[in-house]
Amino acid sequence: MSENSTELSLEQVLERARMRDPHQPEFHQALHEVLQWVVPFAASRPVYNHPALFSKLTEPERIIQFRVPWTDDDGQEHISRGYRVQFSSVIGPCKGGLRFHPSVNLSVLKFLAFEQVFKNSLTGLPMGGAKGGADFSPKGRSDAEIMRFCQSFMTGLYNHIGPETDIPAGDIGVGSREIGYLFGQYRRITGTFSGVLTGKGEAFGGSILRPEATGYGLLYFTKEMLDAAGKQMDGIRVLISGSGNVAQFACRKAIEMGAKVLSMSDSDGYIFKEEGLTDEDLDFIMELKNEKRGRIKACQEAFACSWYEGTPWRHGAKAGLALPCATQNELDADDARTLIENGLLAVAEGANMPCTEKAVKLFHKHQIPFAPGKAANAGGVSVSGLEMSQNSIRMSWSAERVDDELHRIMHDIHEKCRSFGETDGSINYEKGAAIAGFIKVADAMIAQGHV
Ligand code: NDP
Ligand code: 2IT
Repeated sequence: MSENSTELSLEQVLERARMRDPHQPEFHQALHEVLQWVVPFAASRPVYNHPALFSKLTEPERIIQFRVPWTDDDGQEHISRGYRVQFSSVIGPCKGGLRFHPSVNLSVLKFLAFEQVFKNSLTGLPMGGAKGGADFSPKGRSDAEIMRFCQSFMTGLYNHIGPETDIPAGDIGVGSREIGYLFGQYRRITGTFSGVLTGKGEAFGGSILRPEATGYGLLYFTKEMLDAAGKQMDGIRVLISGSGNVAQFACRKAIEMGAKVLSMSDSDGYIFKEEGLTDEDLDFIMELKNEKRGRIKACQEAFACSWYEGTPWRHGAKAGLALPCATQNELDADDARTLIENGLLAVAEGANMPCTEKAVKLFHKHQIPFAPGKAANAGGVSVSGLEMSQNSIRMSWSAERVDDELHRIMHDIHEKCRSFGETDGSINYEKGAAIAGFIKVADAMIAQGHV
């Protein structure tokens, strides 16, 4: 598409992105997922019907890439690659997580940052979108190695972030331990104590309920979806993937709401318990994952469950709800078919883009309510936004207040999805979330001129 083309077309917007960066499949996938709904909407409204608006929307404001030197416990020197993709600051300072995983590259981070722009817009809070991280694998690394890595990473990044410019947080491989080390190094280098990161410990400016927020918010949203479809949460059988931050608190809240959680997983395989995981089982899993940093397979020896290789989707279990909470593209078309054959009622993404495009197509075809991550997992960044507010006014809010706000935000996001995605009584959440997220960002872009 020429920069000055006057006709807005989905294929041209996507083709331009593919030509510019041919080796970024995850980014192209995320563009298609959002723009398939947004472009037809924009094309029918003169105010948004401008190819140049989409050129701006799909091009990050700034990308920082830096070398991260670190030394392991044996004295061996390593070089990792660190990044921050600052996609858009048009509705607020850049905001989004940091991921430490060997699969991290620019394509993955651009997809995540692009999604974050729409997600953050949907929250109603003044936050732009960003994502960062490193191709470093924390697996099997000692505490001391993780600390040295985090310190080196922050030394490379500190100059590009700040409480008014860009506020990172956690994501895969980055939890409260890593945020603590990153914050310590930022404070040391800059000599400032500020809200430059979210997900901090409560002792130094972290918001109560931030660890729980993504998983809890996912269940609040899921409850809204089931209500809207006239279905019950109580007694529903749930498949969850992952066993990290999002999966753990999704499981906790699902149990509290009366659901039966049949599975959790890690990258080696999954556990399955026909009677449903108990709070005690989950306590074991949380200690295993957060303190001992062990593998989910160890659950077999601790409580009555089975362990299998692969993901829970193809187990063939009767289940009404699928909550993928591990990583991108972990649930494909074959998985979707198996789930549909086994009584699937709804899918809500705890992870970012865990369902492939073909899987999502099948959900739409079978009229199964499907909530994309940008809506369903927005609770995490929402409470990050609340942490920023608390840091600005140097106050800490109660758990009750934060939980009330989280409930309200998830409800509002559900209503936005309904407003822009409802036809003939059923809600296309993917469409509603994309269009509602787009409008605020596009209006701000237009109002601020060609910058
Ligand atoms: P964690 O690092 O705490 O947990 C990640 C979980 O996913 C682990 O169980 C991990 O298993 C599994 N996993 C990671 N990569 C793969 C892979 N390639 N294949 C199979 N399993 C994998 O991360 P989070 O729980 O924080 O994040 C999970 C998802 O939720 C991500 O998509 C993230 O972007 C998204 N998210 C996170 C938010 C947050 O606040 N943390 C907010 C919104 C979305 P293993 O240990 O074996 O690697
Ligand atoms: O994907 C996400 O929304 C996150 N990893 C949380 C981002 C944040 O800034 O809290």
